[in-house]
Parts: sequence; structure tokens; C-alpha cells
Amino acid sequence: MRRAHFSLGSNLGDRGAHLALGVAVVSSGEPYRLSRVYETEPVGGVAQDDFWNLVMELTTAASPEELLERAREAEARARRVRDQRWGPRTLDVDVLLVGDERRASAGLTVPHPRLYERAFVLVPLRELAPDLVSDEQLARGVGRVVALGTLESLR
Ligand code: PH2
Ligand code: MG
Ligand code: MG
Repeated sequence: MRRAHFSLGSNLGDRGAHLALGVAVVSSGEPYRLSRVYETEPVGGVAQDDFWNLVMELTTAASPEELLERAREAEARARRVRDQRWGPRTLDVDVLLVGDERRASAGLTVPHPRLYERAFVLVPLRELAPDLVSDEQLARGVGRVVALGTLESLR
């Protein structure tokens, strides 16, 4: 068993419902912890509504490929349409880290290549796993983020 971390985000429709669906599909019955939900300014240049983002920590025996498959399944179940890169989406699930695994392949790179650039990932990741994000890394994250509360409290 090892820790795996995921970033979940939504800025279309019922954001809380989409995040909850993502958590259920990714956990697949394995134990997990969630950061609070953050309202976050869109990063990446496309004008769109604010996101709700959270980070999920899963204790898992699954392979990175299986975790990526769960992430894609969750997006499909939220009826995500892939039209515009970095555009609005019902649900985005990114694999951030899988234990100490380091790999770069067409489908899956861990650690996630943009993990250390974005406050909407760094702030909730550090909330859950302070050992994984240093003060310096946290300070370099871009984008405004505001904690809203637990996912449960928002639904
Ligand atoms: N996801 C992106 C691009 N920009 N901005 C915020 N605030 N939250 C996201 O989840 C996000 C983004 C690409 O996946
Ligand atoms: Mg993403
Ligand atoms: Mg993605």
C-alpha cells in the first residue's frame, strides 16, 4: 500500500456534485482523505468561471495505470467534453503523485509536470501532506485560492 495524490477540479454545472462523483470513482472503495474545497481563479489564460479544487489522498494497492484509468472513468461519468485545452470542464481529475514513482510516458507523467506551478494544487496538497510541499514551493504557486470548507459541508 502507498499514498497516491489526485487533483480534482470543476467549473461547470454543480461543482460540488462533480467533485463528489470524482472522489467516489477514484477511491473505488479504498481509504482516502480530502483537503478542503478551494475556490480558485482559472490558471492558463482561458477566460472562464472560477473552479472548485480539492486534493485527494488515496491509500492504494493500485498501479499508476489503474489510477489513471479511474481518473478517466470519473471524467467520463461527469460527461466531460474535451473541446478546449485548459477550458471549462465539469470534472478534471489529474494524478499528481503515486508514492515515490517517477515516470514520463505518453499517457501519464508522475510527479505531474505542473504540480509545483499552481497554487490550486499546492495549497490543498500541503494541507493534506505537509511533508510533500516546502515553504519555497508553496510561495512559487500562482493563482488566487480561497478555502470554502469541506466538500461535505458544501453539499
Ligand atoms: N485546471 C486546468 C487549467 N486551469 N485553473 C484552476 N483554477 N483550476 C484548475 O483545476 C485548472 C485551472 C487544466 O486542467
Ligand atoms: Mg488539470
Ligand atoms: Mg486533466
